[in-house]
Amino acid sequence: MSTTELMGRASLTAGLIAGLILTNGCSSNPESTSTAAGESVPSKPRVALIMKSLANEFFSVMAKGAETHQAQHADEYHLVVNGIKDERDLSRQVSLVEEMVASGVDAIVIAPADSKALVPALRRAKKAGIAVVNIDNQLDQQILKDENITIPFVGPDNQAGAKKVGDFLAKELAGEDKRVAILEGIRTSFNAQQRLKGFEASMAEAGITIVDSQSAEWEMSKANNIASSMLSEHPEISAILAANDSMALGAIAAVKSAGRSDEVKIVGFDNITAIQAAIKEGKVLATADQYGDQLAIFGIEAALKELKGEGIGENVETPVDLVTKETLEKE
Ligand code: ALL
Repeated sequence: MSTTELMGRASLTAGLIAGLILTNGCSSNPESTSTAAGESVPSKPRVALIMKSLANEFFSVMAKGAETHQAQHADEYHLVVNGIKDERDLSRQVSLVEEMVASGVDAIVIAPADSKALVPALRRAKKAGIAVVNIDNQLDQQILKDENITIPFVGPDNQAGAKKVGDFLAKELAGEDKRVAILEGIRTSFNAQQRLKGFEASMAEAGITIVDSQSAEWEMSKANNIASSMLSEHPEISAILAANDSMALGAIAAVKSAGRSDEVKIVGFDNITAIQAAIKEGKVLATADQYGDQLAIFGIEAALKELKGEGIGENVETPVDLVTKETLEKE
């Protein structure tokens, strides 16, 4: 399958799923129920999952994981699933938090699109008595501390994950005077900063020079443009390290149009299906699996505990593993 077909298929599937989620997301649930004798029984809590770009398969997989969990625990809670269309649409994510607060949900489980910008809205949610759990991208710990807010975090060590991917690439590049470029995520996101640190550490240890590092804001088409100009400005680069798989897909297309598919190695982060296919075809060297389908579930479980009065949970570090052709063939 060609790269364009691959990219098309990835965004089409993600788009279809996103559409379904957006329509289902507005489902409303009864606040309380009554028995035949007219006694009111305690209603099930409503948990809102607020994610980032639903055009990214990472989040559609996350939503599916949460919906499966809810179906298996339908007697315990209701789930409302939300996401934004554009990775950079911070104000839409802030509005979603506000809408969820206004609709009276009991808990919010959020993957914030920005580590600082979402804090005020989440502070208001907490003040309204809503249990808040932060998943995937960690909120700015200093701001939370300064404002005396406790929000548990459920997610991986992104620096360690990126280091695993970077080290694998470094081994493949060993022996020569190599130069590489980095495609970063949104710079105000803590996980983007951590992944950059992980990549930088691997390259520094291996004595590999980073000639360029720019943010493509997690997006495929932006990554395609930036990678194309990186390749023409620095024709000597032998690898591109992308901080997520959407950007790695953009890099694949850029390398292809530069006619350098056989020479430039690409790595990513997320393990989405289009990248698994690209790894098997040798277009991408490695990625990291951060088990997106499990992240929201851990967050929901932490929120339910808090609602049962079992206290605000501790941070939970979730796994992140290297994925290569070899690991995929073993599956
Ligand atoms: C991060 C995730 C993913 C994803 C990115 C795009 O928070 O961890 O790696 O690709 O968001 O929104």
